[in-house]
Amino acid sequence: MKPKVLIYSKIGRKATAYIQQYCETVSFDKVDNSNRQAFMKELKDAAGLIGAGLRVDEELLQHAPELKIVSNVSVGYDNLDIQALGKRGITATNTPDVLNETVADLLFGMLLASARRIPELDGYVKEGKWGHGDESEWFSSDVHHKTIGIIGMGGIGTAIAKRARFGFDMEILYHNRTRNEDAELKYEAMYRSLPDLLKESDFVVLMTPLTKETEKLMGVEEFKLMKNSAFFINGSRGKTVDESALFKALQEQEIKGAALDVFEEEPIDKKNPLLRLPNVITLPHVGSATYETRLAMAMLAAENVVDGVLGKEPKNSITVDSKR
Ligand code: 8YV
Repeated sequence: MKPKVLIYSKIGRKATAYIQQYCETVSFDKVDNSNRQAFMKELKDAAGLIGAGLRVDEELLQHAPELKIVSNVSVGYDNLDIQALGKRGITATNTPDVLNETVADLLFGMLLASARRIPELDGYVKEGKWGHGDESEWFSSDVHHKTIGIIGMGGIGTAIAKRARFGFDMEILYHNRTRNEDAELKYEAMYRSLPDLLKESDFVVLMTPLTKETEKLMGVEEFKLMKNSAFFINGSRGKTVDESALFKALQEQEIKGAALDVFEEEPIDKKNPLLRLPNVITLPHVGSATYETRLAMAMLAAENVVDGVLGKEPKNSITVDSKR
């Protein structure tokens, strides 16, 4: 009998077909209160679990006695309790690298969109305001030759640095758990302490994974350190930011603007006060969401889950001290 893989979010036909060459599959488009019971029933004899975003912790694992592998279709794995998985000898995998360039493209787009006020000015034209009022109302901020500060210089951070250096002649500062010599050599990135990076940067880009250490990394004090003319771009996880502190910093113009792809609560509540600010650009967590990259992520995650259930070492195993 083939081992069973439980698919808990949409991974596409190609990735599903790949898994089906080796395994039985049961698929759920998403798991919520309406189908949680049915999902838990299927989990009982599943050897592999694949999808994006499900909280996998001790409580869930108690219902998964046969589980050998949890394959995340994402690079971030803050949804997984790695200690709990490790204790049970269950492998966890993610999808690093294949999304770096795509996420960097979007983050740079967000940076340009805030600095040059692209969505706001698009609205201006469409509302028929062009030709009325003073042209200086449209003025925005330069990007080229400015200083970008990247917090979290992993694969995505490095891809952002490449764009900043070669596309926009920017000065690059970074803050990371460990030094990134590659980025220092190739893109002339300079290491800074977090406070120094915040003080010196015109654009602060947050790309760090969510861990206990990075939870609410950006709070009242941190936003105060930023220049009044600076922009904040978040492509990591919403919980790395104290959202009420960000709201205050934007409202009181301690910083000039922000572009956010991630939020404390997703989907964001439409009453969230951040949505009322004109100097905020919001996106629905789409950093990696292109046809090409989501396919590459799904295929990599499918290979990982198949390797895991067949007892081979998957390509992207996560260990407790994996560098992210
Ligand atoms: C999506 C991401 O969250 O890879 C990550 O960590 O944030 C994104 O790619 C993920 O793929 C869920 O759809």
